[in-house]
Amino acid sequence: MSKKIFSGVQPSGNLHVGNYLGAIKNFVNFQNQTNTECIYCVVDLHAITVRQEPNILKENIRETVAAFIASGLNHKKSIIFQQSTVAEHSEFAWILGCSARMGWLNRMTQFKEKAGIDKEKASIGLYVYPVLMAADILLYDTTHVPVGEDQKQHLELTRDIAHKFNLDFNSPEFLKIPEPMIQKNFSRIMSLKDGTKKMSKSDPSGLSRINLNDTKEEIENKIKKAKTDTLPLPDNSKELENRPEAKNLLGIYSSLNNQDISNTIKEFSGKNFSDFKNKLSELVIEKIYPISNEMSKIKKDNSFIDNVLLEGNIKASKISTKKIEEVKKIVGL
Ligand code: AQP
Repeated sequence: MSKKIFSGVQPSGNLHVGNYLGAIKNFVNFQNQTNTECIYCVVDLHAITVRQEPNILKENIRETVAAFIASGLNHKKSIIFQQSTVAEHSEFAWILGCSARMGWLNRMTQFKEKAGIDKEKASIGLYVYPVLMAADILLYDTTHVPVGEDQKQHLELTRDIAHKFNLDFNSPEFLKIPEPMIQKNFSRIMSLKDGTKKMSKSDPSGLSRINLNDTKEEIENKIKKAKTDTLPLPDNSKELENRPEAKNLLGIYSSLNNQDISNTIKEFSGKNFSDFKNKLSELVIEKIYPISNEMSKIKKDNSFIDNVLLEGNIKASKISTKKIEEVKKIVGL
C-alpha cells in the first residue's frame, strides 16, 4: 500500500535540535522511501495562536522553508507549502469543529501547559488549534503523520474527529484514519537547562536549546553550560531513570549518531561529563552545523524560497479543493 505523509512545523522562530530529531529528520527519511507521497506544511496559522511580530513572522516562514531544504527535503519530491495560502484548511477546521466535542478539547494537555494558570486569557485559537491540525491532516487523506511525542494526543484527537465525522454523515471511510509515526527512541528531546522540560522554541533561555542556525561557538558554549549531575556516566540504562539531564544528553548523542542508547552508554560508561560533552559538541557540530551553514546560504535567496512555496501552494490547493468539495456535498452545504 502506498503511504501519504503529512506533517507541519510552526514558523515561530528558534527551530531547534528537538524539532530536527523529533520531526524534520524523519520527514527526510519518508521522502526517500518508495511508494510514499510527502506533504510538509509551514503551519503559520498555528503560530499565530500566540502573539507573533508580523515582520518577524514573515521571516520565520522563510526560515522554516530554509531549514526543511537544508535538512534534505527536496521540493521536487515533496510538497512544501504555507498553510495560510490554502484557505481550505480554515474552512475544513470550521466544519470539523462542529463534529469535535468540547470535552475532547478540554483534555488537551498542551493547551493547559501553554495557557498556564490564567487560561481565561488564552486565545480561542490556542484552544481550538488541535481541530485545525485535524483539518490539515484529514484534508490530504493522510495515512501517516511523523511527529514528536508531544503531538501524540493531538493525533489521537484527529482520529476521534475523523471517526465522528464519518459516523455523523454516514460516510464510512470517507475521512482516512491516520497513524501517528512517533520514533521509538528519544522522541522528546529535553531542555539543556532542565532535563524534565521539553526543549522548546518559546523557552526564554536561549541556553536551553541548540538552534538549527547556531554557530559552532554557540553550539560548544551551550553544551558546555548544559545542566548535568555530579556522578560519572553510568554503565546501564536503568540508572538513567533518575538522571534526566544525563539521559537527555546521551539521547541526543544516540539520536544524532543513529545508534541505540546502549551503545552510547557502553562508549562513555565511567567517563566524566566534560569528556562526554567534548564528544557531544563534536558530533552536534558535525551533524547540525552543515544544516546551519546551508540555511544561511538559502536564506540569502528569498525569491528561491518564495518560489518553492508558490509551487507547493498550487499543488496543495489542487488536492484540498477537491476534498473540500466532497466534504461540502456530504455535509449538505
Ligand atoms: N523537544 C522536542 N523533542 C522532539 N520533538 C519535538 N518537536 C517539538 N519539540 C520537540 C516536534 O517538532 C515538530 C514541530 O513542532 P512545532 O513547531 O509544530 O511546535 P511545538 O511542538 O509546539 O514545538 P516547540 O519547539 O515546543 O514550540 P513552542 O515553544 O512554540 O511550543 C512537531 O512534530 C513536534 O512534535
